[in-house]
Amino acid sequence: MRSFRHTLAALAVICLATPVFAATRVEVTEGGEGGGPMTLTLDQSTIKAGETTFLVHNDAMSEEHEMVLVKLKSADQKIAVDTAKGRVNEKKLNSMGEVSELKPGADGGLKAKLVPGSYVLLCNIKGHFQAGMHAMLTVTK
Ligand SMILES: [Cu+2]
Repeated sequence: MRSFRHTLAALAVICLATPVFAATRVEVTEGGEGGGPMTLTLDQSTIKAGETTFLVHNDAMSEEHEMVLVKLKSADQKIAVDTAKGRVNEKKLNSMGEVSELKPGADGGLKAKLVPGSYVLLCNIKGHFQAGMHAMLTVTK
């Protein structure tokens, strides 16, 4: 009986130590003010497939930013910018959701179930994609 309890205790410890169903967490930092260079960076550029939580922080002083998650057909898919509008046409892309209009200093989150492939995260506020706000994410098996 005593060894049985020990076995149960040991199993409980193993279960707590290996959260099999825990979502992957990707931290996204956005920055840049109007008229200047802008950035969208990820704390990791390759992750495993599955439930993923994106935690997005707008580090800008005065500028609103957003984050759109797009699944690409291939790693080298070109993303066309409508230069008159200063934005990419999201309707032509496979958008998987977004964190819209984050105020300066604000945080937002997005959950998505990702399959292996190539993704891009971008800010589609006018002029921001062209100012540098995009980052690739590779999802592996
Ligand atoms: Cu932006």
